[in-house]
Amino acid sequence: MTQTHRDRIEQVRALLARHHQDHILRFADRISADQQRQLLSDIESLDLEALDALVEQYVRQEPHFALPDEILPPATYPIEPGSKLREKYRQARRRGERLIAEGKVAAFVVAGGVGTRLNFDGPKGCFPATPIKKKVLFQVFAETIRAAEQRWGGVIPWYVMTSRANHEATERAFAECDHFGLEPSNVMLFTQGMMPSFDRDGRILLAEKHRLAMSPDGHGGSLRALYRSGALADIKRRGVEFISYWQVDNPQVRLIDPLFIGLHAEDAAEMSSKAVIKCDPLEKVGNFTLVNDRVTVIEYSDLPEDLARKQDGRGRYVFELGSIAIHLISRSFVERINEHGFSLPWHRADKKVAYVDEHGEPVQPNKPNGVKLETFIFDALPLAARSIILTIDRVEEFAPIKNAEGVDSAESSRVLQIERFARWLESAGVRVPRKSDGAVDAVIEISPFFALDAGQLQEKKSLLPAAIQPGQQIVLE
Ligand code: UD2
Repeated sequence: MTQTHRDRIEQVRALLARHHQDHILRFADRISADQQRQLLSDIESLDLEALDALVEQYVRQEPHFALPDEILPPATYPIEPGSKLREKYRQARRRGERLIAEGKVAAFVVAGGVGTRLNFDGPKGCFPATPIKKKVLFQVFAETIRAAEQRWGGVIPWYVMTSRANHEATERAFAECDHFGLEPSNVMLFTQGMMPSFDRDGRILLAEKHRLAMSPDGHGGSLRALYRSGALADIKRRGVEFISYWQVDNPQVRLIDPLFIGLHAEDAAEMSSKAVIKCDPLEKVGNFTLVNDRVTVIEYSDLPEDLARKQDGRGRYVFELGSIAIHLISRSFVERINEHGFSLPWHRADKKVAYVDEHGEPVQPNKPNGVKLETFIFDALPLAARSIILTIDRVEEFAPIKNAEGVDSAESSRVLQIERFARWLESAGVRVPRKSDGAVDAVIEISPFFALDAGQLQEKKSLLPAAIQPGQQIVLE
């Protein structure tokens, strides 16, 4: 070890001691110079002052959610416009199409999560998702972007947020698949921030003798990562004004939606959301509410059951709108919040975190032993001066793949994808076989290049069969 290197470690040790974290240098004298460099670089990525406050507030004590005094239901644009809104929807759709054609819209997927629930080895975006062709999620999104460019004109740059855990693998996947047919200069991958994991006393855990246990800082970190990575500067350079945000786990997302873009622009909103009507008042999704006149998402675990079950005079649940993590975000909003001391509240999650103990032995805990901290994208909504919500049909736009089986699994997503394609075909007059319980009795896949929605499919009536046979597999591409 060189003198300067040793000095550096001793300096860092003194600094860490002031923050009660010097145990992370416990093995520093017994590891190689390369490993020391790695450890120092992990440590230098920490904002120790800020961590002290977070440890006090979120780790050493269980944070308590303060329920706002007044929680109201927010206004929403309905799935089908009534007579009063029909003209507004028409205009908004036209404006959205114009904005796409003028290159004012970018696509942005968050794909930094580690996806432990899916049991899939690799970036989640590489998970085979479609019913017949087994296209991976990234391919579905890339084809949708290309199809949208072909349909409305303009270039739609695509920003993909990864994390340290999957960045290289994601880059490799894009390179090996020729950027899924997109122009490489219009695709930008960048990583999000990381947060250390703590034990319950607030001490940072070591994943290895020379590495801190770190995990992605939550999808809320995407707003900062856009800024810090230079992606936002690229967005600005291209003259893009609106960023269409979605999660990598949802192959059904209508990721370029002229109506949503147009309504957001017409209403001069800063950050907007799509919502579904929850299938159960206690469904495990965030709830859209209005707090202090701002659209605010309250997690299902924080909304008291009596409020979740509260009904209006017509028997509708007052808080019926669930968040599906699809947003439209104005570039100027992301700039503004980053330039003015951006911060989002942190959320604590108690998780099993593998670590090395004080003897340097690796430990694989079988129950939660550590605390991870994350920020959530929807916590930025109350920072927006204006925010609209568009309610959408769940089957049309939400079929997430999160779990290895059961709810929100590859299988449930496949069923929903087929159901959506069946509905599109039926709307174009094609007879689709259904079983007695209503389930589609065929396997259907429609490529984004063939149709992006039911409307576009109807324009291709002459290419469609009159009927699909029971049990048939059909791909339209
Ligand atoms: C989220 C929402 C839930 C609902 C649901 C819809 C929260 C807390 N809950 O639940 O209300 O909208 O999605 O599908 O958000 N990700 C990153 N970096 C991170 C963490 C996550 O990129 O640091 C990405 C991840 O790759 C995935 C997405 O964010 O695409 C969702 O994350 P999640 O699986 O933690 O959220 P989930 O499913 O619990």
